[in-house]
Amino acid sequence: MKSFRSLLRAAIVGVSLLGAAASGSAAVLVVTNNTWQVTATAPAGAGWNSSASFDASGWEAATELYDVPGYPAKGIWSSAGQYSTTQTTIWARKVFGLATLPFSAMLTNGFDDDGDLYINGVKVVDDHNGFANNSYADITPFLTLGNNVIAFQASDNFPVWGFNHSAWAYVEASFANQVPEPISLALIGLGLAGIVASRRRTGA
Ligand SMILES: [Ca+2]
Ligand SMILES: [Ca+2]
Repeated sequence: MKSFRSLLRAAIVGVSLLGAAASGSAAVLVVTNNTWQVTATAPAGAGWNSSASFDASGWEAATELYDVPGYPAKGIWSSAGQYSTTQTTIWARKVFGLATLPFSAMLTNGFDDDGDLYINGVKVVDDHNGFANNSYADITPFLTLGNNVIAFQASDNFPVWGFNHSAWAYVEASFANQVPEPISLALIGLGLAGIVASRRRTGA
């Protein structure tokens, strides 16, 4: 029975992968986590929010700090972590590559409290309302083949509660012409063969 279960599991995995590839074709393109670079010192010179070759050697790796309840990304700046009690402004950036352009790329982000977010130097979030909130933007037109830069400056500017802040970003993209990966089809075939074989054995 163990082998039947494992084959059935393989079949389920295969079907799941097929479903994800065929229906969703949506993928997480970029999300705040510890692959980002952060600094609490104002960047010197241009390019921090637009250039993949910007010299960010003085920046730190973001500490992956905590789950933001109810949201799909990690907060890379939180009341409990990096620069939390020493700074009221941080800068963050990440370079990511694209081999093909998505037909849709949607950004969701949150700042506590305010900030500007850029895609390849284009400001797509301009949040200066003075309190914590989320923002949404269609960033599809601003992406390019090859290297892209997502970057933001975030500030905690509502000091009534002391140092309390967070910043996170999440981009989901959809690509055209996605087809099931060969491995998915192989798993489905393996799973179905296993089910048939098992039924033959058990007479079910
Ligand atoms: Ca705000
Ligand atoms: Ca705040």
